[in-house]
Amino acid sequence: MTVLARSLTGSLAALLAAATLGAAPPGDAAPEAAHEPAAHERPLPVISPTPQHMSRVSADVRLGGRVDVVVGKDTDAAARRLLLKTLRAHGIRDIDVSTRADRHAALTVLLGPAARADIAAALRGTDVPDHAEGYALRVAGHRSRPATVTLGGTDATGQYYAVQTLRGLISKGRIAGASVSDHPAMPLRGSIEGFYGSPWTNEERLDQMDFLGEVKSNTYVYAPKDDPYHREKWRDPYPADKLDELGALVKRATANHVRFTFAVSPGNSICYSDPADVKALTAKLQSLHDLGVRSFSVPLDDISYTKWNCAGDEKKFGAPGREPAAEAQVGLLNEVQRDFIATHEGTNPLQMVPTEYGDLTDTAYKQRLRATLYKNIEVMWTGTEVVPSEITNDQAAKAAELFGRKVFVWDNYPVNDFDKTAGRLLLAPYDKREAGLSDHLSGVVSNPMNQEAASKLAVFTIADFAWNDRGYDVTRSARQSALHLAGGDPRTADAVQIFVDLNHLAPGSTPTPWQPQAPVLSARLTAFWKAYDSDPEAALKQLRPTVDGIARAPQVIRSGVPDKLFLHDADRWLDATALWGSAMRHGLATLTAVQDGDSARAAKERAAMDRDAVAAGKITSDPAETRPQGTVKIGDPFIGDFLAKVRAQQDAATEG
Ligand code: LTM
Repeated sequence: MTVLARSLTGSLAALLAAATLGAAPPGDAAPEAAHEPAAHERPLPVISPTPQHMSRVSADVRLGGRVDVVVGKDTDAAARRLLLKTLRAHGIRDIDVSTRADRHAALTVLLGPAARADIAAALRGTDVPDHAEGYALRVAGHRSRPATVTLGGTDATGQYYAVQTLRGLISKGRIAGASVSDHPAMPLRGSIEGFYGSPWTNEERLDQMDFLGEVKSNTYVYAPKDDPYHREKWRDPYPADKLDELGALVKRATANHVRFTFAVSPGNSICYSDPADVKALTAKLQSLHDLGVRSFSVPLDDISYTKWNCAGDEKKFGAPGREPAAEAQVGLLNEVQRDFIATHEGTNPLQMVPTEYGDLTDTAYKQRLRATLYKNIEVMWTGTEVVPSEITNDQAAKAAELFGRKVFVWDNYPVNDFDKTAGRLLLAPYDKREAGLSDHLSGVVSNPMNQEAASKLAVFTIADFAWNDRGYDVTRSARQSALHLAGGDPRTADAVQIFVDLNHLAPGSTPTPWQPQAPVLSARLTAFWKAYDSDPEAALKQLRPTVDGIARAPQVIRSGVPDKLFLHDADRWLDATALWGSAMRHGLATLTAVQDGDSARAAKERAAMDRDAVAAGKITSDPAETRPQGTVKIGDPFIGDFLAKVRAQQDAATEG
């Protein structure tokens, strides 16, 4: 014991002992109960997004009744709020917040810039990354000393992310004894509400801001195609009630260290040569700046650049064409950057979406853009197709070359606003984006579904990739995403993963979906029919838990997922899953009856199976939510094929 600890009173010493759990690192480890691994051997919790570096450096620290929090004038307000909220959520009622550490406190949490003297001293041994939004975190839980948790950011956002990581390290009243040195691989990460069809509600957007903060994503781009004030009526100011809503969103975004990025899309009607139009555009941006917005975008996607909207443009730029279009666009964008962005201190560089956003062909348009667009303007790119099957390092390097800068990926996943997605929720984890993309990209944002909360399953994994593309593991990320939705409950997460498997298909620009449908179920059904010929009883026994899992998943999800918005988004797909699952159960019962030679029971089960299948096939997506409306698809075509084969077996038995 150190001198300090020996001088403590008995009750404080007891508190201290309670503050640390198990043994310190090798060397001074205390004996552990035989059934429990030693503290330094216990695995650390999985943190998402995956940190760049994390290791165990100490025993876990037990959260007692009291925590001393040491802040300074440079402590980020949002990080501090989140820390206090986290401690309270874990039952700490006695929280003392001050600017100096009390040497006798059982547990002290230091929060602020990593360079603050006390934080720098306490972080010894943990590297502070030399990166924007980076942080270092160290948990020191020695039996012989009061415990300290140190959270140091390279900037304010880094402090906030340190607290987010701390949240992941706390479980069952203990803080895992970790050292974390972490930073994002890509500067821009998050989502772009850039789809066609019903825009998100404000409730959904507020939810998205909180979610993006949790997954360490710093960007939300407001670009809903069907908000008239974003595109069609871009010149018109927002009415007061809409401005109020946007103001509330901006506040929530800022509280989560998310840059609310306001986008205005004038391309369908702008007259580039008319100063009044340029003025209308900057007036619109100014109205959002007044609400606190500090990031702006001018998307020029999905417009015709082979026609002008006014005679003045023909006069100024000549006959319509790719190069004159680029000249006109660059003139506008450079002016906005120079006369609006650069004159508003603290505003981030302008973002834009080129009209040629989804290919790698060098054209007069791209040549003009790369030669004349200010280098600090962010250029978005969707990959080699609008909905790409993959994004490789070679492709991204080429895109960077063509646009003369690292590109900012607008990834059209899990968006469901195009025909091939009719009736679908797209829930598969992010995949087929190559490790190393952070060398060529300034960021990745997801274009999500009309269903905000259901999109979070995929966006979670996209955030993971954008934070640490080289450390990304699709299986781990998928599990973490399911657990996140399940509020940490493994059984609910299992049901969520079954549901994800049944909604795994992601159509792309090519005929073959870039994410396959139901990879788990389809493999099990293939194995089932293979085994059924030789040993039907064993095959039926083996498939039963899978079918039961599908049939039960909706109920488990409905009772276990705390996210009400998700349950609303998924409602029709959960109903369909329950019916398809029940149909499959009756299918298994039909086959069992066939094997038993009980034709009456087989016919009864088959009829029940068909009833459920017909009912499932009648469920459609909500026309008020998604634009291409259709029959809700679940595990297709595999469930339908399975039922068809069951019918064939029963027919054969009847005929035989
Ligand atoms: O992808 C871009 C840049 N623009 C549009 C999106 O608004 C739309 O959501 C997706 C998917 O349909 N395709 C686009 O071309």
